[in-house]
Amino acid sequence: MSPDPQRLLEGICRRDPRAIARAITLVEDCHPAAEPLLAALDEAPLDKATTVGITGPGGAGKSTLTQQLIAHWRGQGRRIGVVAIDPSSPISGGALLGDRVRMMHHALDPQVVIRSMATRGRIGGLCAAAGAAVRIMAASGCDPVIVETVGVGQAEIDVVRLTDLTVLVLAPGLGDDIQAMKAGLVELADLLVVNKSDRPDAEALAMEMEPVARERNRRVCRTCAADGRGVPELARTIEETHCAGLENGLRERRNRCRQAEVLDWAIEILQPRLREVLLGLGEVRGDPRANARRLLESVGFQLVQDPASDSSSISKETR
Ligand SMILES: Nc1nc2c(ncn2[C@@H]2O[C@H](COP(=O)(O)OP(=O)(O)O)[C@@H](O)[C@H]2O)c(=O)[nH]1
Ligand SMILES: [Mg+2]
Repeated sequence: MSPDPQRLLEGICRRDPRAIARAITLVEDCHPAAEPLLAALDEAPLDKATTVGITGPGGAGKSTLTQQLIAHWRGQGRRIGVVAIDPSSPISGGALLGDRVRMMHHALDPQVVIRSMATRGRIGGLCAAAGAAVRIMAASGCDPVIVETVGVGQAEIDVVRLTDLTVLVLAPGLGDDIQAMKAGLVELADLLVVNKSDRPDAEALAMEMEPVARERNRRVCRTCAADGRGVPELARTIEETHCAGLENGLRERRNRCRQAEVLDWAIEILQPRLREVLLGLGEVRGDPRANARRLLESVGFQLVQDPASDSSSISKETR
């Protein structure tokens, strides 16, 4: 039986965990009922929920820190949502299990909504589903909603872009990996965290990050997720950075992210249809780009050739 979107929405607003889980699954599965549900969600006032992306290399302490932030915000009586992005690789099953165990003592708390999502190599689809999960959690009264990534690949970067604010977690002793990633990631981050401040080499890393952060008008927080030191300060800095962001173009950025989400969905919706038509064509010969144009035209796109740039633009969808 097809689920009734209106009833699901009521369940979400009533904070019914089963309705929340069901709704997210519908979106992940691209179920037809997901569309009216998401449209109805758009009517709900969601802008008040702060959404926080937590990213950084594996082992930096993101999950431990997320758990500490949950505990901190729960202490203030807030309801928290967590979307944990897991890699779909079977090799990382251990890490995923570890995260589940770490979040376990919040698992029985009805005011903490946790959902894991696999990347499955589908960046667009993942972003679309993660963005929807964030909105569903926000509609169920979660504020903040945290999106935690497993590592720092492109999928994760795209996902944290969905959030209002991105926290980059680094830690000493992670080797050359983070050296290589740091530059690009710092650009993306609104806030830097040097975790494992109990380690003697943490301060050197923090000092190294300070000028980089200052140059971009970013702050560096020092935390020890293992015992919670620095967590209240981090939570406060997250809230302050969010407030500053609201005055500083956050709404425009949000809108750009919504546009990116629309594009992700368009691709997600189009891909199976295109694949189906393509398979029907049998053997493909000649220029792949020309074939791609023919494929798009065969499903109803009218492509206009732009002679100046030799690029195709879609003028109108006729179907
Ligand atoms: N010494 C120390 N270890 C930490 C700290 N935070 C996390 N860890 C440990 O670092 C490892 C990786 O932590 P985890 O939260 O799974 O990192 P993630 O991969 O970024 O999610 C675990 O063994 C944690 O117990 C910290 O502040 N100090
Ligand atoms: Mg983790």
